[in-house]
Amino acid sequence: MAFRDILEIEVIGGNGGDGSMSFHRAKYMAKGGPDGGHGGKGGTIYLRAVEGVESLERLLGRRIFKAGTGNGGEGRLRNGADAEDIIIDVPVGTTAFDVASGKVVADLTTPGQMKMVARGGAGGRGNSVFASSTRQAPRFAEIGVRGQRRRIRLELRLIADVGLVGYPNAGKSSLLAALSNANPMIAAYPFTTLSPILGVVKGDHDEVRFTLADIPGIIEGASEGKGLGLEFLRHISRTRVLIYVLDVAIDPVRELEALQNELRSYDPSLLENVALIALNKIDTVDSDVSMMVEDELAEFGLPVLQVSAAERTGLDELRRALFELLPSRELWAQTHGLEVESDEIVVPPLELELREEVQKDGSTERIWLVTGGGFEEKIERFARHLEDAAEYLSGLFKRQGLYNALRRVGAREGDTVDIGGLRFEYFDEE
Ligand SMILES: Nc1nc2c(ncn2[C@@H]2O[C@H](COP(=O)(O)OP(=O)(O)OP(=O)(O)O)[C@@H](O)[C@H]2O)c(=O)[nH]1
Ligand SMILES: [Mg+2]
Repeated sequence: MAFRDILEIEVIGGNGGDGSMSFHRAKYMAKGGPDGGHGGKGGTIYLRAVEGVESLERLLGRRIFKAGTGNGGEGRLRNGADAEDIIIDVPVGTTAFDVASGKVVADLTTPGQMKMVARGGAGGRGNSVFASSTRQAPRFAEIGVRGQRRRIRLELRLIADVGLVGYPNAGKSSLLAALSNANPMIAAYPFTTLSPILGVVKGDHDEVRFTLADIPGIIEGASEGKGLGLEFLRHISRTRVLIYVLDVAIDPVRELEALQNELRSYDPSLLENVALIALNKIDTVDSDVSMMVEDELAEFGLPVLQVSAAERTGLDELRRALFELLPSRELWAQTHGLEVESDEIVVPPLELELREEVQKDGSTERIWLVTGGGFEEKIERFARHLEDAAEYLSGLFKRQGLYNALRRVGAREGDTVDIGGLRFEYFDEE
């Protein structure tokens, strides 16, 4: 089974149901009051982190997730039902990005954590709410708000505390097997490991433990796609400690230089991680050779631990060194900030622009084009009964400060206000 760790999906929140425009009808009553109910909410789409789903494979069959529309309101003040939300289960460690903005939409690190990825639209209000002493029979109702629609890229990162990096065949999987509960495949040929594997390493006290990730081997040129490429580095991009695994018998200094070059070209911040060197396979050389190699590696300024995964030597020291080096998660997070999308609905700022239009009779009409401030969206919601709603809307906009804003920039009695094509006259009442 292929290990899917990156996937694009489309998420479409449901539209809100329309509010109803209705009037009460009863025997012997000529004219009843407005009794249109509200539309229901459109369905919202969430991601939920679950344990035990190792890859995004499961989602492969479905690329588009669309929530339902809220039901429309009806007469006799009956409100439409809300549509059901959709919950998409993804593995713990999934990060969701908005494809268009590149921002992080959701970063799911703990089981059960949920995050909205596409907002369902609010239902429209029925005409009953727009009744007032001066407007007893409102012939308009709101239509539902459109659901949010976007493409989302899901990336799975194994959430490991420590990551093993090294050339193929260096003994990474052997170290994972020797240090943890994991059972990776080990073989005497390169690229045995094809997808990342996690293991849990226990400390001397059972309650302290960390996770260790084994990833496929990296070779020179991996950043240009050689070998298995560098895709897998995503899985160690959040580890707090890196272990460079080097085969003592195969030019470790050159290998480490090459490894660091490849890591740097993938993500320079990887080199700022706490790291140590596991000089492996010391059983294959004389001890003076491994001492000499250790001296040569001093130039990298990293702790060097001599180990043999095969003979299980130096493993306790390695384990202890790892426990000592692990920085706290908080400290780590501070140095690896990601730009996260805010949950708030952002209203674009209000802009007022004056246009002068010459009329047929030679006079000029002053027109104020209004954009932003949330006014266009309001109008959209009455698209179906715009003429009937115009008076209500102009009153609403006045209360929301639009007229004051216009006055401040020099609007005069008799000017025209144009919001998304809806025009009305400006009255300066003060
Ligand atoms: N003599 C000796 N052999 C070792 C030692 N550690 C690993 N090996 C052998 O080296 C070979 C490669 O080991 P793996 O653990 O599969 O290496 P890897 O780094 O995971 O390799 P890839 O998954 O291909 O990147 C296997 O034949 C292991 O048995 C060691 O300490 N001493
Ligand atoms: Mg391996």
